[in-house]
Amino acid sequence: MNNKRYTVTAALPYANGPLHLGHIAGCYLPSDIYVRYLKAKGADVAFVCGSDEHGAAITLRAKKENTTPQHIVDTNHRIIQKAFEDFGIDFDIYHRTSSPLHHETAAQFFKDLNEQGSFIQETSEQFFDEEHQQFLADRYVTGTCPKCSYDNAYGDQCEKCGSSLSPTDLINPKSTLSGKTPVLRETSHWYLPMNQHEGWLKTWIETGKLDNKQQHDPNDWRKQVIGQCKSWIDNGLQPRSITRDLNWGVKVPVDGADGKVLYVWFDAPIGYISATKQWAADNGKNWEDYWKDENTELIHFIGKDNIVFHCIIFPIILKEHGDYILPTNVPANEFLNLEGDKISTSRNWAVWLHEYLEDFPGKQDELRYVLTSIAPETKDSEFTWKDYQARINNELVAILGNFVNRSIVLTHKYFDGKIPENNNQEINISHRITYNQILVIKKKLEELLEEFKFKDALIEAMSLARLGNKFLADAEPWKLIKDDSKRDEVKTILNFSLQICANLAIAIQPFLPHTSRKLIDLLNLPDITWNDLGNVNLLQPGHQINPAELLFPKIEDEAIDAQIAKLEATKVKQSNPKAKPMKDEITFDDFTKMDIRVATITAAEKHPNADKLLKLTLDTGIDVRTVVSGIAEHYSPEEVIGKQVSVLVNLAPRKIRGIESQGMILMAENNEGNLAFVSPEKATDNGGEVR
Ligand code: B3M
Ligand code: ZN
Repeated sequence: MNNKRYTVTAALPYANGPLHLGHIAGCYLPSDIYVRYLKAKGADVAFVCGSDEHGAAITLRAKKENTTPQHIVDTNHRIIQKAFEDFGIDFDIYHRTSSPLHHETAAQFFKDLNEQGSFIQETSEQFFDEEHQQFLADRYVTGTCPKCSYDNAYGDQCEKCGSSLSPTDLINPKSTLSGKTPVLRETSHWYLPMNQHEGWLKTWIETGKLDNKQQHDPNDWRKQVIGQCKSWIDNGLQPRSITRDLNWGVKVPVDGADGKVLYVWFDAPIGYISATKQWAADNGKNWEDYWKDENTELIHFIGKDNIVFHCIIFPIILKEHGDYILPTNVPANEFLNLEGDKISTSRNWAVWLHEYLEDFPGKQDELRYVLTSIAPETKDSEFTWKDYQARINNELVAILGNFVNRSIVLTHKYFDGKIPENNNQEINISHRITYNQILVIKKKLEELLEEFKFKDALIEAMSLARLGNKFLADAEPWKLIKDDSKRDEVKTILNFSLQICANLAIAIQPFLPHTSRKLIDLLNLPDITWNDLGNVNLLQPGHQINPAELLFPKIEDEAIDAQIAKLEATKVKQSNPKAKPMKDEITFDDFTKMDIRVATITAAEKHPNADKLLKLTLDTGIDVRTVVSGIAEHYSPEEVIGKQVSVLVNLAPRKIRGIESQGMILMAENNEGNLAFVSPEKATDNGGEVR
């Protein structure tokens, strides 16, 4: 691996708020571990990230706070960058997409593709807010997700089921500017005809082959990443609009495109390239080595909600450009939950990284340890403060810290802090087994790190501490020392323990860099590299080590109780803690606009193009109409015929997967996400008003 070159990217965090533990566990900590390992092995790596500063969410926040998008991104860019630095995520560059270099790079990229005919231009109907006289980009439209009925889905993505959507898919769309139902108006945009790329994409995702060359091994990719890409491709890729009617973002570099900017998910991944350009310029490197050389491995670290953008959209435009490499792996993590609930910035249900660093100064590695131990690598996982405390006290303090401390304290106590001789003649079988186990651990550790299995890799690194702890406990030098004739054996035991400590300093470095540094200082170790791992003669007899210092203080109950209380305080006291918080207040007038009637379902069938939808025929007392409803996972067509239901009849008709739906059936959702009809408690005339 030593002479290989890597470009490692971590998803650009939106600059519309601070970082929380979910962000760190999602992609920043795993990418940092991987890069630290690569660099320890001597590889040539560009580790790039930066603030994602465009997109509707930032302009929405600016409107809400009565400020400018630039002010929002400047403020959050600084907070995010400092939090990464303080926590020790060691990017080679942390750039930003509002920079002129990025605008130039993204605009040129678009221009190159547009001039070679990679896009199609289409005039389509787009939601328009009449009150604000503005077209609505995806995030400016919210509504009910047609796939899972989540009622606060965005126009581009449903945060609940992860589905990627277009605004016109939403049921009961609302403008986030005026709160009113938007109208559809014609506008022309550039589209990426993703459907034209299905063939090579399917081959690349399923076989790792690109232009008939084996570019990577698909078995090295995580199953959930392959799965999500395959379902996307098998569902049929649609042309995707890559420009927006917005005035904040990278201007579309074509005449006649005033008021239009690049879709944020077109420009943001190009942010990796502009960041690399800046870093290369600052460091006398050639950026093209990191993006256009077949010998470079491109690895994208992301969360699962970014898979389609990094495995389908971005590879399409890279390949279309013709001279870029494609990612050889995209190790996407699942989501981290917090104390039994999803992390939610809007509900402030989060542990903010900058607040953690204030409340637990100097405890970066403790958090790195816990978040790696519970990493959501293949399924969602859970952070709790009690688990945080237990893992630190029972593992870091009791095993790693204890082993190192005893080895150093005893060496000072018996041998004035000098490395004792390793009197080979006393090496007994347990030393020999222990030594061989170190080599086994090294091999396993490297395999796991190279397979992006950081949770298991950390366990492997910690097994070295467990090995040392056991070796010392079994050898009991504190007893042997009482017998002068055993003095030489005590020297051998402590020498060996300290050699294991030196190996630990190397093995934990990718995971716990601050602790590794402390341990190297305690041992007064000369420069060591990853290749020294497995060498049990790193410390020469007579070498002076420094006085012992605790690597990890215990985490006390009070500190944990304070954090739990802080979280609980953000919770509105609800009889059903899982119930979604109430939406913004509305007026009685707002309510009277809705016309809800009792209706009977007279016919029902599965939706021909969507598994989660039923096509229903309703007698509403005022007419007979078709409504498409996301209840196919909760009811069979036969079950619902004859049921009386409540229907919002004056909802603007909408095409849902090709079928026009005239209204919406009201459903009640329980904590587990199961749906039930909201029906009159006794038979009522069809057309009866609900009020
Ligand atoms: N800004 C982060 C997110 O979706 C998004 C990633 C961009 S990576 C090019 O949360
Ligand atoms: Zn959904």
